[in-house]
Amino acid sequence: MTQPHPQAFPPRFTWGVATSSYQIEGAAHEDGRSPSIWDTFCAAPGKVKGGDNGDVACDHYHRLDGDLDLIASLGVNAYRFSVAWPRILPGGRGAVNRAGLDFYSRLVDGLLARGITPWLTLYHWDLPQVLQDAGGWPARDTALAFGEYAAIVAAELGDRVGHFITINEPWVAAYLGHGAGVHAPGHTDLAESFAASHHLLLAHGLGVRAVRAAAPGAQVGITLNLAAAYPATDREADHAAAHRQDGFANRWYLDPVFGRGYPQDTVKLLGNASPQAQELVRPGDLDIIGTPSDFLGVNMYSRSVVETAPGEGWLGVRQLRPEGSEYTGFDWEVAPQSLSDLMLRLQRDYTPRAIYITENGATYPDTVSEDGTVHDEARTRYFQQHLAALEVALAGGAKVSGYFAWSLMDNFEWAEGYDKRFGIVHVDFDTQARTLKQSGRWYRDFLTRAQQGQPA
Ligand code: GBH
Repeated sequence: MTQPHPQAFPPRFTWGVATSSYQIEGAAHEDGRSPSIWDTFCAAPGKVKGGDNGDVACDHYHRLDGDLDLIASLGVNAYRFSVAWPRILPGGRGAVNRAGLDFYSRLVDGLLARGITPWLTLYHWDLPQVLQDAGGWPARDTALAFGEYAAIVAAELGDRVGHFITINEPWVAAYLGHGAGVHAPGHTDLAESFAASHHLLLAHGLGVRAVRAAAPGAQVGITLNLAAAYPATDREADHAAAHRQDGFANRWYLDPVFGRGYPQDTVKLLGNASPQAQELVRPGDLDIIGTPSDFLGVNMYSRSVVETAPGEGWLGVRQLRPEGSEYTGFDWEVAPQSLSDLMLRLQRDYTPRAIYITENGATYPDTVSEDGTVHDEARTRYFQQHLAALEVALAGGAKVSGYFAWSLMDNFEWAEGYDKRFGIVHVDFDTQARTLKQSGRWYRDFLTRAQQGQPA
């Protein structure tokens, strides 16, 4: 069994756990929060498994102090959370809702009091419904509204928050939300999904600039979901398919964020659906999107293995499910080596100032045993394998500066509702009891060893 070595990680490495607002907060209709696109999506029949929604979730909004103690008990030195835009600006733009800001202000103070560095994500998918009604991400104005929102949050919290993530996973928000229709707002239009992707990227660039202006000392970056793409066979056609997949899932976001504009091979494949063809890319946009940032955040769960499939969609690619691999409860392949490959490739091709793994984790059907313990050996092994792979990447020269486990606790898993658990802490959604899982114990012990002898 591959075990990571705690001493292999540099001193001052960032060790954290991550969550997002809609997935844990609950209190969806309190203290002036307006509905987000996820409230609407959950209310539409047949969209979310079991008809679940985030009205209560982990009730984190009402359990802040206990949850802060829980985070501290893990021995992490960082906590990644997201701010709910509709709590701060119930109208999407304009008047600020003090009560919403106060909640995050208390959260930040509570983290700092416990010696934990706050990592604030500005957008983790809960767009105010009023902005959806005005066109949502396919409309350019939404990016401008995001810039205003980013400026407000940075001005209010930037005195205490030193790390900002603009957008979480633009591929998911754009494609799963507007192309595949499995996430809010549930649309299925390829051209629209690429309009959304352009405006999400534009929002990122405007966000970087807004944060820099309001909180000059802060570090700011974007979080992308990336999955290394491999050809199913050594045939040249499969290699080409893997390159196309990489263009769609990875380079489409990496290239513009690193100031290179959109990858031309993908633009060509997209034809009329590309933002260029739709005339959405205005002069100056690519400069804004390419504003240098301080770090690249990467959410990594799996890899993709593809073969060529001419005529199958615009991409001409078929995803395979390699035999003999292990799979998580989501049927995502456990592919730790792809994490090393991905980190080394990012270092080689993009030379980011720093890389942070802002999410990594797995879902399995956990059960609480009679004695109240949760034996999630598979999840523990997943973390061990991925941290060992990260160690290999570090040894190979990838500048990875931190790692956040997804997730602090079981929570609202989007279209899967509460059925899929990702926590290192178990949540009983009837009683809201939190129980540290075996994986959480392992992570805590590992971090203790990794941080031994370091100043708190
Ligand atoms: C993250 O997204 C989210 O940021 C987080 O909120 C969420 O709870 C967590 O993951 C767990 O789901 O469909 O087999 O091709 C993950 C984004 C995008 C990961 C698509 C896997 C493809 C797998 N994901 N992806 S597959």
